[in-house]
Amino acid sequence: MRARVAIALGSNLGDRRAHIEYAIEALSLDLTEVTQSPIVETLPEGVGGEHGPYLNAAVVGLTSLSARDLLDRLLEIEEERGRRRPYPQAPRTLDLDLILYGDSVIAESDFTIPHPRFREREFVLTPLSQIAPDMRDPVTGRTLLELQSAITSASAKPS
Ligand code: PH2
Ligand code: MG
Ligand code: MG
Repeated sequence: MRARVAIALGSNLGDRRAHIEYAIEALSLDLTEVTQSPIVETLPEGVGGEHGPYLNAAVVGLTSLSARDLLDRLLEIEEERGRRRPYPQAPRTLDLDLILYGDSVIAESDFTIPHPRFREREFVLTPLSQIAPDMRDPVTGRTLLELQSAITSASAKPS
């Protein structure tokens, strides 16, 4: 059984592009039918002033790894790029977040799928909805394109 998965990538420390490109290359070994979004620069959202601008991207593909094994693999790739966690939400060389794992809904103490905050995050939904607009959030039943439209219209200023 293979699952369709969505992964968000982010970097705001060091050679940001090299970290993201390394991760996409590494993920291509664990996934088949990989699609990647463009890499875009974004302003830091919801974090302290010590955060510089991010590069963000997204990848979707099929995997035969379990959700837990894929998560372990993501942490391993982060470590390969020197990820340190001196305090929660610290600037990072590489952040790989598992957003969707097929239709699975998982709530464990250290592991929540779908990712608990992805529905509000433009830096996740914009690249993901470009490459997988019809992929569905199993919790709300909404497609990625619907979720993306909801946040961009919510932030649009009335004229
Ligand atoms: N990641 C965060 C918090 N804020 N902002 C942007 N623009 N991009 C990110 O990847 C990001 C963020 C926590 O993981
Ligand atoms: Mg993150
Ligand atoms: Mg993370």
